[in-house]
This record gives sequence, C-alpha cells and structure tokens, in this order.
Amino acid sequence: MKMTFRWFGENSDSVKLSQIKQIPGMTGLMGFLDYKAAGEVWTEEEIKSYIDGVHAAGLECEVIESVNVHEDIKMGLPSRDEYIANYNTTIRHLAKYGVKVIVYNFMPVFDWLRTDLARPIAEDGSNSLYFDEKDLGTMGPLDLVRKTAESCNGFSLPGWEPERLAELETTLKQYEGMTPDKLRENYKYFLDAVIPVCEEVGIKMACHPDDPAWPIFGLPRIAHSQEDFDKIVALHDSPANALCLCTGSLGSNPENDIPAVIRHFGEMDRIACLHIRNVKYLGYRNFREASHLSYDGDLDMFAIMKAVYDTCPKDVYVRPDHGRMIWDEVGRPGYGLYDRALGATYLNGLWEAIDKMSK
Ligand code: DNO
Ligand code: MN
Repeated sequence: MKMTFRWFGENSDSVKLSQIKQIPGMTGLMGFLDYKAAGEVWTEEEIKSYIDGVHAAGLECEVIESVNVHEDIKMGLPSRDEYIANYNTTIRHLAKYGVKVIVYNFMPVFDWLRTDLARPIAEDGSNSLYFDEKDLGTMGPLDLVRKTAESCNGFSLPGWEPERLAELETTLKQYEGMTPDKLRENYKYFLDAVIPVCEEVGIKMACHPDDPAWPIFGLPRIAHSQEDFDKIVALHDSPANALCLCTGSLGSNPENDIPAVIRHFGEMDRIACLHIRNVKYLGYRNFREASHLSYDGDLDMFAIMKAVYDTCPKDVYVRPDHGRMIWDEVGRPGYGLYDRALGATYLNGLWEAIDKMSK
C-alpha cells in the first residue's frame, strides 16, 4: 500500500507539504491544480512546476485528484467533443510527468454534499461533516449552496462558490429530464474516447462514488452501489477503466457492504486507489463523519484493510479521506492536517498487523 494525502496546492490548502512529509509512512500526494476549471487543458509547464515542487518536498505525485469532467460531457451536448479532446491532452501531459492514476467522478452538478460542514460532536468537542436529508426540508440546491457558504470559514460546497450561483441555476435546468440510462450512455461515450489514450500512456482512470450514496435533488446518479459499478466497468472493458473506492462515500448507505465491494472489484483488478474513512449512522439518510477508528463509527476498518490486503496490488494507492476538525485547527472542512494524519497512522498500523499476521 502506498499511503498518500490529498493536497489542494500552495494557495488553497492550510496544510504544508513539509507537514505532510512528516506524517509517518507518507509516500506521496493525490495532487491537484486547484485553479483549473473543468474542461481546461492542464499544460505541461503547469504540471511540471507543480510536480517538481512535490518532488522537492520528498514526496511522490503518482495520483491526481481530480481532473474534473465538464458538465457538457455528462449532459452529452455537442460541445463535449472539444472537452473530451482537452481531457485526452491532459491525460497525455500528466503521463509524461509520471502520473499513474487520475481520480474523477461522474456526478451531475455536485461533488460531495453535506448539510453541515462543521457539526459539533458532543462527546469530544470536535466537529465533522454531517448530512441529514430531513434538514434539506424545502431547501433547494441553491439554498444549500448559500447556506454552506455562510456557515464555514468562507468555505462552500466543492465547486460551488456563491459567485457561481447563476451558473448553477442554468446547469440544473439543463439536466431536467435526464434519466440514469441516458447519463450512462454519455458516460460510455466519454470512456470510449479516453480509455484507449490511458491504455497507450499507462494511466488508470479511477471513478469516485457518488456521495452521499443516493440521488439528490432529483438529479440522476449512477455510481453508488456494487451493481452501479458493475455497469460502469462494463461500459468499457479495460483495466484502465478502474475505480477509486471511497469507503465513506459508498458507506453512507448502510446497505453497501464495503469489505465485500472491495473484494469484488479487487479480484477483478479494477481498484486503482482507495479513500478510506469511517461514518457514523444517525438515522435514515442521516450520518456524520467519524474518526478513522472502527469503534468511533459504523465501518469495520480491519475488515476493510484485510479486503484491500487480500485482493488489491500490494502497492495500491490509499489515502485517509475526510477527517474531523480537532485540536482547534481551522481549515478546509474535512481536510485538516491532524485527524487525517491520525487516520493515516491508524491505517498503517492495521496494515502492518495484517501483513505480519499473514507471514
Ligand atoms: C469525497 C471526496 C471527493 C472526491 C471527488 C473525486 O469523499 O473524496 O471530493 O475527491 O469526488 O472526484
Ligand atoms: Mn472520497
């Protein structure tokens, strides 16, 4: 397992590369050019300068998270061909600088969604990301974006800064009438175009699950169960058409048996990387994020790590996913330093124990 850490770049992350380097066992990043809009080409110069900086800090950058897919591709608009061509150029550029895996998602309009980005945890005074479908009440997507932007140190839902609200309205309108099958058809069109390029340059595309793991605001979502991912890997049959298995996203629905899903796709060699974190169920479609420890949440982290150990390549990329905000840290919700560093250390401990017990 290669333990990595998500980093948003010098200008948009409260965590420094030198701090990441000091986390025991950290090999590299899941890196990101935060200023690139979906659909734009990542130039060679930009990539080189970013990756050189990461290397200078003693870390690898073999995974990029994310190269976002333009909405026109998901909606199947005629302009998609131009954006797909740009995506392929970015794939080629990233491969030149040693990138092996590109994480992305195919969620319409929104990346992960929460109703509270800093929900206090009564037991210990920390806070974490929280979702309760009931809190949505009559709130529409625009209200939610507004509310989260107000509630958390100027941070809003990923990709939806308040100044983009007008655009959000138009985008939502364009999705009206889109069925899951139609979305899958557009997804296949995208994969048929990018996977051959990935095969040629040695990159794997890793699809991140919908989060939470069910449809929201009536938008179609097609990546939140084992059955969904069976369909996705079949859309274009290639080891380069792979998954980023996120235990917390898929695990937001207690019906998903996470260790079983890992074994299923691990045995098919379709897991390119994993996000590993825990969730605590509070009721129907109501959960909060917990520390990584099994006993703090509802996922069995030992069973998860054992499934990874048994079925994935021994050098599979893993990262702790969101963490709580602890020790008075202020930063991007879910992406502070302390709780994620604890998570990484815990996951490394589980791995060492499993490895030594297996010999
Ligand atoms: C949620 C996070 C996501 C993820 C993107 C990948 O669990 O890991 O923000 O990074 O959906 O495209
Ligand atoms: Mn994730």
